[in-house]
Amino acid sequence: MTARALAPVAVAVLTSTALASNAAPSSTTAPCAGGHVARTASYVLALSLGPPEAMYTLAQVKAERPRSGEVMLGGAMSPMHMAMGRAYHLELHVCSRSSGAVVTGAAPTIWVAEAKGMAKRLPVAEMEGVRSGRSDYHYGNNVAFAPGSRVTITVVLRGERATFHLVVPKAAHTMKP
Ligand SMILES: [Cu+2]
Repeated sequence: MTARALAPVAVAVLTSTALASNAAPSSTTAPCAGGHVARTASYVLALSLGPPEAMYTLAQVKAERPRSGEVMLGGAMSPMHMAMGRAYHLELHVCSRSSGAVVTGAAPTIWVAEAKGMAKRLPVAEMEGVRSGRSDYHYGNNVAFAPGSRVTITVVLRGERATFHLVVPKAAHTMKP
């Protein structure tokens, strides 16, 4: 999934640990400009919550040649279930602040907390759209959320932390072409 395909889905607010902004204009195609953007000392983090994605292994992509969905490059891909909900795809794009380059193999930890719940650690996979290439490389997973609920997502990457406050979208998203 490209950054362009992810419309802004929720309101990002300022936190003490990261500067967050609303989604960048849809005209941008930079890997870390879409969705909710936060900056740490070394990284630009762009978090999006979109429709669930079909996930494939590299072998499946070669054999089946899917036209959409994502290929798993590493990490853990197990669905995460919160209390109630609908499936979403949480993706975190990571770029270097200094160079703008996509950061691969970074193994961020991602914690997800619903309003009344404890934070749970999200199993994190590394993936990219089957036809998107390296610019779409991101971290995340499919995860179930209650539509309309408020969630706090905390990302820790090499000791740097960013916190995102989102409202889970209620409506179906625009699917990518
Ligand atoms: Cu993904």
